[in-house]
Amino acid sequence: MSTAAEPIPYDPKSVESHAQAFWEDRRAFEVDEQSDKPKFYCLSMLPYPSGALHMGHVRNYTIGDVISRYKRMTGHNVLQPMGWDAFGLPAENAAIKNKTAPAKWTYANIEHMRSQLKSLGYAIDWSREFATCRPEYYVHEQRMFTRLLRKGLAYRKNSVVNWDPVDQTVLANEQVIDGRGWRSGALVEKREIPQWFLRITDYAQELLDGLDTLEGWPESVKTMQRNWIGRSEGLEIAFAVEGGSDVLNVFTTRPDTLMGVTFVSIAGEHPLALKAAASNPALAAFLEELKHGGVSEAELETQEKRGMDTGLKAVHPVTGEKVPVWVANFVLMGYGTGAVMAVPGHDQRDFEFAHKYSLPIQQVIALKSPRNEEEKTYDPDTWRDWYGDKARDDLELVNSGEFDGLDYRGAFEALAERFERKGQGQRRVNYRLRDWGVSRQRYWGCPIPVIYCAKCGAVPVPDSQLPVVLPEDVTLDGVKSPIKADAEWRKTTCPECGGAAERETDTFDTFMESSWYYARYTSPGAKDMVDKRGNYWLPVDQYIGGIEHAILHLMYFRFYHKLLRDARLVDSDEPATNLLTQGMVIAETFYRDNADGSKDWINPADVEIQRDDKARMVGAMLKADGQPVKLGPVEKMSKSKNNGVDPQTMVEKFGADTVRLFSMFAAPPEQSLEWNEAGVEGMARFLRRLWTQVHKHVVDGTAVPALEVAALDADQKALRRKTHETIDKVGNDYGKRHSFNTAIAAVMELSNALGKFDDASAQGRAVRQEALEAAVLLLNPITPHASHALWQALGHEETLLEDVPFPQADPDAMVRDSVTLAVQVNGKLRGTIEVAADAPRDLIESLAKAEPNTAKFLEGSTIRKVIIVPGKIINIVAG
Ligand code: ANZ
Ligand code: ZN
Repeated sequence: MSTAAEPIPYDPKSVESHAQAFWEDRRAFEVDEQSDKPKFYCLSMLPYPSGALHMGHVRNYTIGDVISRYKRMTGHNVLQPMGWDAFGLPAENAAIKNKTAPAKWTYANIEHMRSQLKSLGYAIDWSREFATCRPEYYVHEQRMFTRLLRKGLAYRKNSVVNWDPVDQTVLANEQVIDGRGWRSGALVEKREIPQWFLRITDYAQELLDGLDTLEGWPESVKTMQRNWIGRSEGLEIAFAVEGGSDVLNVFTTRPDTLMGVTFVSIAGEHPLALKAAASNPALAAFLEELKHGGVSEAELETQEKRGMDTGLKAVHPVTGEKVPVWVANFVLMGYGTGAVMAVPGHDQRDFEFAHKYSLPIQQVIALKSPRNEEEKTYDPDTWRDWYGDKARDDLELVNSGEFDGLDYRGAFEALAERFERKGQGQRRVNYRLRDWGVSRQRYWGCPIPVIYCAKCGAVPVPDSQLPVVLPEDVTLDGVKSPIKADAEWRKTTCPECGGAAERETDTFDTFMESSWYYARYTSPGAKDMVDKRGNYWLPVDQYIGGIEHAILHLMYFRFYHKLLRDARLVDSDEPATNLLTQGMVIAETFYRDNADGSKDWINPADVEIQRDDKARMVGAMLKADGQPVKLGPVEKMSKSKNNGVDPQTMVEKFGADTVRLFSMFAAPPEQSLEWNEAGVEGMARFLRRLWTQVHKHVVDGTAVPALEVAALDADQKALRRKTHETIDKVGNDYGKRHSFNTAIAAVMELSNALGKFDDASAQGRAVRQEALEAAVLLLNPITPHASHALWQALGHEETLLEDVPFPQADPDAMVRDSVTLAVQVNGKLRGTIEVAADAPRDLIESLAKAEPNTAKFLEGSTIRKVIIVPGKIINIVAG
């Protein structure tokens, strides 16, 4: 307790280093499973060690820390771990640029970023930290992979990569710039090479169904995952090929349009296309041309539709009519059967294609109750959206013979029935989800544990020979992966026949490491990936990260959990029960125009902003030269716009607590947060004021008397009510709503009320003590350093860590024992009265009539009626 006569000024640096040292000494956030409290596993997505923390990290980890600390205070055994997603391409690029090894660069970044995280005071169990680039981490991933390989859940097949013909190397997508290799500038080619895949498609249905159990996940993320899995129900229908025994199977989700089929489209790689090309040089040349096109779905959607007649004819399975078979560039070999029954009347792509190549168009769907003129008639020259509708319930089949009059469902069932009976087709479910290609031709990744033997083929590396260690002491020139270039490293013996063999030199996609890290944190040192401690901590209770991971990472993460479950390593079905996706951190941008028309982006830290008297920005100038700069739009903090605000600088300038406070105050967690220094300064002022309020309160050093509730006067009661209302609100905001900004606003109001509470009496001191304690505890999850210091200043021996629970609101203190009523005469406000909350009606009436101003207006008139709205208004109708 302070005994100085003058309040101690708030010095965040010393307050924060004291608190951090205290936590570190106590190993305050290390946890284990020996606890009688309920567990709570709070996990933030692990960072890539890029060099320095950015504001997005700070926001993410602050949200996680606030939830963790709140949970600790509400009696939970909280695990909050941290690690490093340490493999990846940026390390290779940096290594080439700085002439160092990727490992060295990565480890140095980790050191630096760890100390940055520590300076923010997060309640992390650092004893569980790991970097995913260490063999003691990735050995488990390698073992898991060989297990999956033996179970048939991992397999090898050819797949297309970007090939740089000059550097003789495979490029990652981000290394291809405008179709050319980033280093050589050579035109990139598509090449097929064998790569490893994980059979995530085996889990497609389960991954889809599981979404329905994830009540704590944002709807938007679940929708994105559903679309990505892309389940569609349809029919596979066999079309005989004229003149031979070939059969062409098509997959359709619209069997109701079967009678509108006027041709069949197949992919360029379809076996029948290849067969036809053997005797058709023009077709062969066309197929060759198609190979150079892009392979992504986006490219296929947008590219011009092109095709060529194969000369083959398919036999319509109902009418027996012969329709031409075309190769079309928008048909994917990897989806369905690689063949489509084309219905140009009702499929927009087929419609465009038919127009381009003058193929017939046939309407087979009509609307029973058209909503406008357009919907009444079918015009084969102009595509209208309703042609493609199947969701409308007023559709009926036309020009379809025996099927006329049926709707979509009816036609689907009738045809499924018919084809299944005749053995000409069956119901089928397809998923858009593809198997997960995990091979990368990069160096800085986990080596894929496979050995190639001329006799035995691809052999998994036996457990006893794991890990396959990636050499770290290498030089990179950007041309070839050092392990691909190193014949010594590649050379090995076959585990099966003992003959000479070579190692796989591809490495895993870095999504592999981030798919199971959450489980590893629960079981440091475990012999397997995770041990029985996993079932204590898992599933993660709260997962927090960026929305950009909504599809890939979160899908792989869910998939991996099912792999772990099926390997009997965990019991649960899903890895995380609640997911919070935080919004972006955005900031103003500033620039000057260069002579060549490009822009020179200037960092906000180098700019001085001019504001008008309403604090609106009116201009800005470069601090260095005092000359104006232009204002760009407010955008996500990024290197390209140079509008990143360095967290470190902010922490040094304002202290971690203020940075944390601002991050939580400026926006709800899911929304964008606009960084603005004026706002940060506002938070600093608030903390300083609370600091001063506490220190002024304790400055005389005398003991605080016990609170005597019955003896409080009205003002004391009012402050006490405010205290407990605040406790109640903040508890709800933290615990139920994750609404941290409103929680902070409530504590600010309490501090305002304290500012107006000028009462030096003994009970006044007691009430103020209670209010200050509440403010300090309520803010503790957000400003843990200041709270740590202020709690001690308020005379407490015990620390905020284990001993002090989150405050509980006292319902009695929240009861309002008097209320203010507005008194109206004929609907016009004439005065107010204070009455006891439970005052009887006639007392309220007589007090109202006696209110001096009201009495004046009632003089000489007769009261006809009195209306009382309890707790609010009394209206006297008089005339
Ligand atoms: C006839 C038809 C008529 C179709 C119609 C659509 C509308 P989803 O829902 O994404 O599963 N299709 C099938 N396999 C394809 C492939 N390999 N490449 C390109 N397109 C393919 O889409 C299923 C529909 O996409 C199928 O239904 C098929 O065209 C096409 F008015 O069959 B449909
Ligand atoms: Zn062998």
